[in-house]
Amino acid sequence: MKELEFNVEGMMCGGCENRVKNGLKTIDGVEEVYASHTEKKVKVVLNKDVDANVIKEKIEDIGYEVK
Ligand SMILES: [Cu+2]
Repeated sequence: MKELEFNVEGMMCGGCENRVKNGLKTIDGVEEVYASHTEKKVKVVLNKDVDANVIKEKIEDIGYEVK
C-alpha cells in the first residue's frame, strides 16, 4: 500500500469532499480517499502504482486547486 497526500484549495464543505472522493475513486488503483476541507488536504491510498500527476489532474478536473 502506498499513500499520497495533497494540499487542496477550494473545498468548502462535506459536499466538496464527496465530489473529490467519488472522482478519485474512479481511478484504477485508488483504494481509499480521505478528504478534509478544514485541513485542505486529500489523502489517497493506492493498491498499485499510480502517478501522483494523474491524481493531481483529476482533482483539478473536478474543480479544485492542488498546491
Ligand atoms: Cu462544498
